[in-house]
Amino acid sequence: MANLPKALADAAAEVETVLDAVLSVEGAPEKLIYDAMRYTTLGGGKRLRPFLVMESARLFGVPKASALRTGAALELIHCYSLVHDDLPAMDDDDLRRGKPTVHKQFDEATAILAGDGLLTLAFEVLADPATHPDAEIRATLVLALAKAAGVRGMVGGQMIDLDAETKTLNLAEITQLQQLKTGALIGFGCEAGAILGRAAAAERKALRAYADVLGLAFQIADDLLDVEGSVEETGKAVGKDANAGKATFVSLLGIQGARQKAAALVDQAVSHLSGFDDRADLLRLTARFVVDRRN
Ligand code: GRG
Repeated sequence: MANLPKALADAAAEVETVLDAVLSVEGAPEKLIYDAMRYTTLGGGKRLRPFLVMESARLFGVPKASALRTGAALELIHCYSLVHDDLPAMDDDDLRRGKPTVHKQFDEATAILAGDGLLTLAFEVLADPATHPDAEIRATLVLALAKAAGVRGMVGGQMIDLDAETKTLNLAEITQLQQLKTGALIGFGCEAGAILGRAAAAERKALRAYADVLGLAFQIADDLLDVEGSVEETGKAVGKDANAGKATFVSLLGIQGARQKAAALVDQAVSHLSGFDDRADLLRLTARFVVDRRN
């Protein structure tokens, strides 16, 4: 029987080792930027995105080192997005992963640079032959991650989100926003294993379909946690969406409606994995985990 909490913890520890290695520097005059990048990246977070890379890669027998480096690159992008999202010009948050945000611990300029450093380091890690010996695979990964993180993905979603502060979005618009802002990186996480493993187009498509539904379920859970969770559980401020009068899945569907929608999405996500054998069991359990999580 697959044990998701143990698998998540084991994967997080392995990813941590890779992140630690790529963020190591000795005696450099720019050491402060490494301190800020290490502060925000190491020792926190669920590492869900790297876990998705590792589990999708396992379906195709990809060597673990390749999956780990690809997962680490994705986590670097995720960490950069959190640092920049927390800045005063964006969400203006003081707490992240249970500790002061980077601009609080260091200063704003260092936080901006730390985000830039994490973003670019992610592509350095991916493009390194240590990630995969085949340059074409590396280029495919770089292209897919650039799309997921950039204006066609997360950055585009963040722009719609910032712009929405002056409008009220409907359910279709919120869904589109979240598919870009949160869903795009989750999508890369699931597709990366298929890219690394040279999977058939149908298998890559099935993983993408799983990821699209998983990303929405994850976001609904995030909206529910903003209403029902606590600072102690989530390690970040809660109640922010309601205070800002922002339309979310919860404000549009209600708490019960949002829970029902999330439960239906879990079933849908699992159904997209029907073509895979028991090696996909942890991905099946992950669908349930993203909606039941308390942080
Ligand atoms: C600044 C370009 C740019 C983008 C920011 C990701 C993001 C876009 C903003 C973060 C705000 C937020 C709370 C989004 C909801 C979904 C989300 C990314 C939650 C945090 O991810 P988790 O729960 O965090 O995986 P951990 O700490 O476990 O890694």
